[in-house]
This record gives sequence, C-alpha cells and structure tokens, in this order.
Amino acid sequence: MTADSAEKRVAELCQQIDHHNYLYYIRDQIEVPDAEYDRLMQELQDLEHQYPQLITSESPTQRVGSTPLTAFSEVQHEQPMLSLGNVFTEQDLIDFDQRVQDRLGKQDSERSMESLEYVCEPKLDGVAVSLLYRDGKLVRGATRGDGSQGEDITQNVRTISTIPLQLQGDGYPQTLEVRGELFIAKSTFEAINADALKHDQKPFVNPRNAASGSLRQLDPRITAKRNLEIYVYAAGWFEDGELADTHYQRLMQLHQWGLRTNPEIKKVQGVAECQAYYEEIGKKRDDLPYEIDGVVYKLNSIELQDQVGFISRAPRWATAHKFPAQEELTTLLDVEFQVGRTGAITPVARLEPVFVGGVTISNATLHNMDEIKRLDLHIGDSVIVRRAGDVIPKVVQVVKERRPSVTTEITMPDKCPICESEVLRDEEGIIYRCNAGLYCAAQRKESIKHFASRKALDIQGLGDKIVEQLCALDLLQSIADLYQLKSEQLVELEGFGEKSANKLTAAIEASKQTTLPKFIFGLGIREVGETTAKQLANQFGTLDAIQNADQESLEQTPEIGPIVAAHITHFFHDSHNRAVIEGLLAAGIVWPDIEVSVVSEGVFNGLVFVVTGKLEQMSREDAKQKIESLGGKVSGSVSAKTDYLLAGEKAGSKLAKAEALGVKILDEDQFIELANIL
Ligand code: 5U1
Repeated sequence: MTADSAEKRVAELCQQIDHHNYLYYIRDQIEVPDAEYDRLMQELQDLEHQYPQLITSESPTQRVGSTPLTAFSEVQHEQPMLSLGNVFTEQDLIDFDQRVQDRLGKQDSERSMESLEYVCEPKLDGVAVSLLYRDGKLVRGATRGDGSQGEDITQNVRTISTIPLQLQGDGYPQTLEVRGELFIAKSTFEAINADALKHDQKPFVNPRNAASGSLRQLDPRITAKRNLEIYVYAAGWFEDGELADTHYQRLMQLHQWGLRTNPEIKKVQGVAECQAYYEEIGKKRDDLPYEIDGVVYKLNSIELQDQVGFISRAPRWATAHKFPAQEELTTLLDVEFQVGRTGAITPVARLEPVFVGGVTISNATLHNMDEIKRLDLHIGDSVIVRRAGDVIPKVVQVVKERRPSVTTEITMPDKCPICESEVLRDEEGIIYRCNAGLYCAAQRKESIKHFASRKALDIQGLGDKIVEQLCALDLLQSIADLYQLKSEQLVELEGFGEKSANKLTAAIEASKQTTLPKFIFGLGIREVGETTAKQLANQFGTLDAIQNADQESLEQTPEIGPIVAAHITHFFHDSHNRAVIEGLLAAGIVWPDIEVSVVSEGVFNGLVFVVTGKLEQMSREDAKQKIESLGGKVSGSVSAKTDYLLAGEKAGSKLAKAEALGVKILDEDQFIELANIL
C-alpha cells in the first residue's frame, strides 16, 4: 500500500470506527458484529504502526495515553459550573415553580391557565465534568472544582469510550463546551470492589467515590480500566455557532453530535407532571443500572431561563428533587453474633435507629470479623450506613474524626452465643462456626425454615414466626418432627384456630410429594444449593446412590469440587443426619424416579450460562432445564467465568455486568437457534 492510499484508508477507518461507536454508545444499535469492529480496529492499529506519521490525537486508537501526570493542572471555566438548589417535598416543588412564575412576572390569573414547560431527567450520583470541543475535536476535560476553577483531566476523559473524541455530523458551534455527569454503573462498581478485595485493597464506599477515585488518577491507564460512563446534561459555553433555543432541543442536538444523553429525559408541563415524573423514576430507581439521588427539573425555554436568572451560584430556573438519602450517619451501639443454618456466626451491628433509603433501620450486616478489622470498627463509633434499593443495610465507613475517647473493641466470642459450644474458625480463617450442628437451637431453627422454604419442600404457611414458636415449645427437634405435628398441637400457637391448624397440617402432608432435587436441597448440606442438588440428582438418580457415593465419584459431578464433595460425604456419614433422613422417608416423603442424564455429548458441554429478564417463549426455568439437558451449567450470577448471558426483556444489572465483562449475550431467538429447540 502506498503512503497516499494508507492515509486515505486510515481516515476511512477512523470514520467508520467512530460511526460504530456512535451507533453502539449513543443509539444503542449495532450495524456490524463485534468481530468486524475488532478487525477494523486491528487494521487501523497495523496501519498506524506502519505509518506513525498518520496518527492523529482523535484516532480511536489514541484514547489511552501511557505517560502518567505528576499533577493535574488548573483550568479556569469560561462560564461558571453552577450547582443546583434542592427540593425535598411536593410542596417545595410547588414553591419552586411559584418563584419561577414570580420572576417571570406572571399574574395570578395567568398561573393556572398556562403552566410552564420543564425538562426532567434523573440526577446521577457521579462526578460533574466539563468537556470542551473545538472544531468538533475534544480538546479539554475538566472537573467542576469550585465552579470557577477545576482540574484538567483531559488525559483521563479521553479514555472513556462513551465520550467522543470527534463530534459526529455537522452544525455544532466551533467552540462548544458541554457539561455532564461521569459515573460508574452499579455492576461495574461491584466488579471493581470484588477485584479490590481479591487483591487485599480497600474497596470503594459507593459508586460515586469509585467514579471520583477513578477520575483522579494521574495514570490514565488506570482510569481506562474502570469503565467510566457519561450522560451529558447541558450545553455550557459556546462560540462561533448557534444552538437551539430550548434546553430540550439542545439536548437532542448534543445527542445527534454523538454525546450520550440520558434516555429517561422527558419534557413535561407544569409541576403536577414534574411530580409524576419524580414518582415514576422513584419506582424505577432500583432497576436503573446506575445510582441516582433524585431528578432534575429545568425550565425548557432558554429565553425564559435568562429572564429568571441566578441566585449566587445556582440557577433559579432549575432544581434537584432529591430522593431520601441512601447513606446516613449513626452510632454503633453494640454488635451481636447470629448463628446461621450451617453454624456460621455473623456479626450484626445494632445501630442508633436512623432513617435511610426510605426506612428506619436499627441493624446492619457486618459480614465477618475481617470486615470489622478492615473498617477498624469499634462499639461507640460514628458510622456511615448505606441502604440502596432492597439491599441489606451495610456499615460502609467509620468516621474516625468523631470517634469518642472511650470505645469498645469487637471480639468474636469463644463460645456459641446460643448453645455455648466451642466456636471454631474455618479452614480459610474468615468464618467462625459453632460446630454443634442440630444440637444448637439456632441451627435447628434455621434448618427447619430452610427445609420448609419454597425452593425446598415448599410447606405453604409455615413461616419463620411459626417455626420459632414451634421450636420454643420444643415441638421440633429436627426437620423430621414436622411430619409428627398434629392439628391439636398447632391450635395452641399464637394466632391459630382450628381452621388454620388444619390448613397447615394439610400443607405439611402435601409437601410429602416432592422431587429428589428439592429434597436434597432441603437437607441443608453445606454449599449444596439448588443447582448442585439438581446436578447430584441427575448424576446419581437415587438418594441411596448419593448417600453412598464416595468423594471421588462425587467430584465427577458437574460443579462439584473437593470441598463440596467433602461436605456431602461428611453430611451423610453423620449418624444423626441418617436418622433424620430415615424419619423423613418413614413419614412418607416420596418423589418420582429420575432418568440419569447423559450429558457428555450435549452442545452446551462445559459452557456456563446465566439466565435473566423476562422470556417470551419459555419460562426461565424451562430455559435452565434445556441448558442443563444439553450439558451446560446454569449459574446465578455473571462473572468472568460466564460464557453466555441469556437476556430476556428488562434484563437489569446482570446485562450491564455481562456487557462490562464482555460476556456473550443471547436474546431468546438466538438461544432457541443455538439450542436447536424448535
Ligand atoms: N441531570 C442533571 N444533573 N445536573 C447537575 N442535570 C444537571 N444540571 C446541573 C447540575 C449541576 O446544572 C445545571 C444548572 C446545568
């Protein structure tokens, strides 16, 4: 290839790759498969290697610089980066709108006649950033700083794939500054923290800290690995060109030029529709792939915005409507130790009650003693607790500056808090365990709850409270005793009458018709979850065969390694466990025979699938069975080991995580084709 034709081809490749990036990140579409995209990128890299003089700073190969900075230089914002006022209630919102109308000089009679037009969008909990484009080329990225002066983070923002180095199309002003929020998706945050823990590093407290920490790296190669994303939310300073005269149209222009805008943006009329938007986004909040802390309303007309003006550093024409905080400060009053089904002893924080994430909490998980050490937590400390979505509240940080002069160190008791048996440390040294098994009342209770749960024997109506009462009355020494319960005994329980007692005994009776996998799962063998129970049933076919299997043959079962195999043999060698199983069988528990599956020749042999979202043509359970019947494995969570994600409608964080990890994603039709179902 001549130098001339190489130059032409390089320009062509840059344009094509930019176009595919635009389609992928901005329009959520693809025109070519990943392999073709990779080939274009490779061709460009090869040509640039051969002709280094053809490399431009906008080339898609030039995102990640290799020279770390020694410090960030300062940037003076041409137009101040403003902050936003807040409203917390519907009344605050009405008052905000009234103030805007007052500023516009609206008479009382006009107010109800024509409401103002606002643009609403989610308020991301990330890091504000300014991007400067000259002649369509990204020339500067800067933090907000104090609003007037920020830091130059150009090297780092260039590494973010959702930020174009070159704007698409035409019609943009020669100088165009845009503002937006950089963030880290929830799933990426989890992956970064899992990796940090694996390498004995400190995890980030929340996605916002992760975004800010990743952005403030002097070495852009680190930023590049963190998968930061952006949504732009406003045009800032611009020269030599025009922009539309409404905020909404301006956002559409930015979108057309290849800048990523939030798909939830909506134009509404008046405060009632603003409030409806707030409620709608509030409902969606947990399912969004990123963290938000409220929604933002902006007056749509730029002319009206100018009339309404500013108050100190915030516009009067925009406000943030905040959701209840997901992090709050409180005090650690005490730590209690809970004993779980397998004897694992978990420290639980007892907290000064605090309103966080929309509810009042007084307990939070502390996971294990390592976590307590990592947090350097003492009783009496001021702590930050976090409750995001349905996630169990968590202590994320100790505020050392507020540590009182007297605090108490937290130590693991050497005797089980329930049965006073000896507490032993697991082989890995992280988990402490009461080894008393069913002698320990806590383990007994938890094992009964597990046995009765939906995925096990599914005894309807036997809730946790009833199990607690039955154990307190000494009516249940083991799961087998469930089948000896009489209605006359149940009538004695709180809130029970003859009818409810009969209903529960009927449910217990009905649970005797079960399946082998459910029965195995219900026994509560350590590390034998629903999937492993199914694998065991498929591999061995009968309970007898599983009970008598040796370590070696257990290890032949898919997904069972030496540790799980040891837990299984240990469980079935225990004479008490054998007696319980005999009791259950004697009570009449039965299941249909199982055909032992021959999985060795399946088309999915050795492949790991995760199934998520709503499928149209089959249930998720059917899809899982199909995968397993073809030799594949089904896992509950996406990781680097996942081969395929089968994603149906409304696939949420698993889809985002799979995308972040580069896992192959199949829609239902592709899966059907691959599995050759039809
Ligand atoms: N979504 C959104 N976040 N946010 C933050 N819009 C928005 N607008 C802001 C800020 C600080 O300021 C405007 C005044 C441009």
